[in-house]
Amino acid sequence: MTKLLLHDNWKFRRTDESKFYDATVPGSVFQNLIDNGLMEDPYYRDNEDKARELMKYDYEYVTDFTSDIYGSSENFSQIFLRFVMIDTVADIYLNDALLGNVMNMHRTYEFPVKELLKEKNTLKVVFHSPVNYIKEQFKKDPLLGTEDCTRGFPHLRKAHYMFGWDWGPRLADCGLQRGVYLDCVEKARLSDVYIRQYHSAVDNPLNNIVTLKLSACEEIFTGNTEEKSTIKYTVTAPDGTILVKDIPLSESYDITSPLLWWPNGYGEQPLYTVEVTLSDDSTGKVLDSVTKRIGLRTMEISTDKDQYGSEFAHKVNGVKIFAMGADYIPQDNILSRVNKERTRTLLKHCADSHFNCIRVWGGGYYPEDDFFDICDELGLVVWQDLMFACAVYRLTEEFENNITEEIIQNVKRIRNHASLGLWCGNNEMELFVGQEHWGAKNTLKSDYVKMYEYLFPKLLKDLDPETFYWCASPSSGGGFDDPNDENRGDAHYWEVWHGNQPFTAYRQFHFRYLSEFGFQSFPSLKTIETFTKPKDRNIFSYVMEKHQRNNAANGKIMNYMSQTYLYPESIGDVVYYSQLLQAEAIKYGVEHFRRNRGRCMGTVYWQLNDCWPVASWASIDYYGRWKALQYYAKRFFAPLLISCEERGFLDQCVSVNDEIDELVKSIKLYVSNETMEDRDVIAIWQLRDNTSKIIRNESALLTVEALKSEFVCEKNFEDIDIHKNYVSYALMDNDTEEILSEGTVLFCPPKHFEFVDPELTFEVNGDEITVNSASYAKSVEIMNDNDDLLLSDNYFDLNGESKTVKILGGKAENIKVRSVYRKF
Ligand code: BMA
Repeated sequence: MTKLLLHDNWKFRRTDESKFYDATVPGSVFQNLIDNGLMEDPYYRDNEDKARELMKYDYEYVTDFTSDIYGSSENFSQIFLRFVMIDTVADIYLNDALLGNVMNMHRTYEFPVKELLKEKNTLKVVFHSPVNYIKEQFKKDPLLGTEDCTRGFPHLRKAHYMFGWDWGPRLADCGLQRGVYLDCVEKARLSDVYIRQYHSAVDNPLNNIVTLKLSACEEIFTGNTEEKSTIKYTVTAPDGTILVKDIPLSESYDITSPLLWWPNGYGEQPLYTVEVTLSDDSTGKVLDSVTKRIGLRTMEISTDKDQYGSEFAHKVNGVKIFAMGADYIPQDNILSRVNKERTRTLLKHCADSHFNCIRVWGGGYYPEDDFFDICDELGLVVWQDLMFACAVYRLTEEFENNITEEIIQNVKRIRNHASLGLWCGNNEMELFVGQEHWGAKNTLKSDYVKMYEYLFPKLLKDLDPETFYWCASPSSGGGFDDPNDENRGDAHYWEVWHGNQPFTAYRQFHFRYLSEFGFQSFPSLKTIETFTKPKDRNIFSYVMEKHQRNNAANGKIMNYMSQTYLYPESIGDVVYYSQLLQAEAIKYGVEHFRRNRGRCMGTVYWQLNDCWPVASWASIDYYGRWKALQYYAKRFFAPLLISCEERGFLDQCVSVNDEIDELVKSIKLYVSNETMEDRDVIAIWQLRDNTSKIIRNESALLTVEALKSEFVCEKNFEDIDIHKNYVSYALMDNDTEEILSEGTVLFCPPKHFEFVDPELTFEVNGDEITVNSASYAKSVEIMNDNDDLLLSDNYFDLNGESKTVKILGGKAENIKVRSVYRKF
């Protein structure tokens, strides 16, 4: 098959204007308007509002191409015009003939055009305003959903976040987002390849044999029944050795001594290549070929019953892993700004921070193949939502046909990936539809059940029987049966943050798998500067509030800040403290749940990234800057973790004026081992005063079993002064004496601790920075003027000593260090 890109010579215009401008394809209307100076960057200040007006118009895209780009059509049995992610409400014309009206950006559309092609051709695509479309549909049928999104959004199969979310702007861009091709077919083509693998003994690698069984779809376009073709395949090992060449599709193939694919942290990610070819029997010519990379693994979700209820755990190659990751949202509102390198950088940050999992949330779009390729390479297990979120949908026949085709296409595209961990029906709809939110009653409620508990599981059983299907997130298994149950399924826990509960509130729960919990913060000042003028740089300003999409959020941040830190003196302080709050909140959660490994088997925090510069729950901001949380994540997701459950002011008091008979001041230490080996380690802890002088120093040698969490010890400190004493703790490898994990805890909020000036200094040596402290320094931040440093560690505590970190990105120029200590 010959594939020809139709990406040249495009022009576009607003349909109510006559002038055409140059257009980039693939690309979007917003990007093309910006490139032609017709629109300002919509992320700057409140430009979003002006950009929104521009999306109330229709846009026409036109290109001309000649027959010499595809040769003579006689050479081909059929020619398809193919659109990948055509976004969204569009009419397509070739040489003035209407090919179709499309309206689902999640689908790929193709049209047979052989008979229509001429020597000179004109391709025209008219995009209708998505905002006008949903407005009209809403008038006819007022389907509701989250209020952060423009009314009517459930009517259109367009990534919902594009119409706004509680972290995203209302910028419903459109266009030829991913590509336009001519697929010229000679006689026949391969339309689908599905590779299944069967392990004879996955838990016994020496005896394991993996049998590959392939199926492929051949579409024949020649009327001549005499002409025959054959499908064969070749398997190549990860090191490039060809294991078997050109065997018939119907034959299975046994891989002996298979190299297994593991999630990040549990082993390697070897990838085998399977190339499938379709050839003409009479000439031997290869007519079409498809190449897939696969990882050899079994991938399940265990929902076995136990003493608490039913567990929920990824089981890879027979091993139950503790999922550590975050929720992924689309990386941009202007999709042409997303590319493979940007996605790789983001996902690499995840793997470098010990993530083994990532949840693709249902309000975006099904990620490109690149995304899954990178997850395969990095060992990130993908929890893949189907693209339905926080809304009600009406299951008309037309809607059903549309989403069925959408799911078939995407499942077929994604199902061979090693990283695919599970399919999930939707985001938060069982929970809210069950509570009859968004007017979800009667038919709408029963349409919910039909879609997620009948239609989709049936489709998936047929298309991808190997991958676990879960009807919603959160869910306890469906039927509106207490979807957020603590003891079954996955849960979303938002009482810390939305419910204003203290960070210690996580400790009251033992969720089986937490797929969402989060806390907001402001992005770096450098990121704020990209969308503000100096006069805007106050978090309550008009522009800053335009870049804060959760109404109550600034109040919440300031409320938690008032409980924890001294009053901020500058916007820089607000950013720093807000990031520390966010990092501490999630740390409280993750460490508690890792201590309860077995009962809990996953912490996926909300959210990894941003789609524009904004205050949000993200741990990495729009420009790729790590907030404090990302550094914390690297530490609290460490394969070997020492964590400290302290008791003090935070879990027993609300105010300094509370009358408390006896404040419990204690620590409990735990070690969590998320590796596949038993480890001999030394847990060390010290009680110190505010100068960091050691008052008590103890340690314990222990063996922590593989994939287990161990309780180490409990200590009570009746006589300490909570404003002057703190505890430091560390975990050391018994053989190498390497410090594997460490931290400190206070027994009062940092604002009430009597810090002594740590007199922070630093030196830069090649690609290393050493920070020195004279006394206890909490939450040490190292930053340069551009805030473009990526360090091996940051936002750490120092006990009057030095620490050296590696520079992984950015320049070590104009560096500043600070801690929460404040000089008066
Ligand atoms: C969750 C998500 C998102 C939302 C987030 C923060 O429940 O599913 O819809 O952005 O909370 O409120």
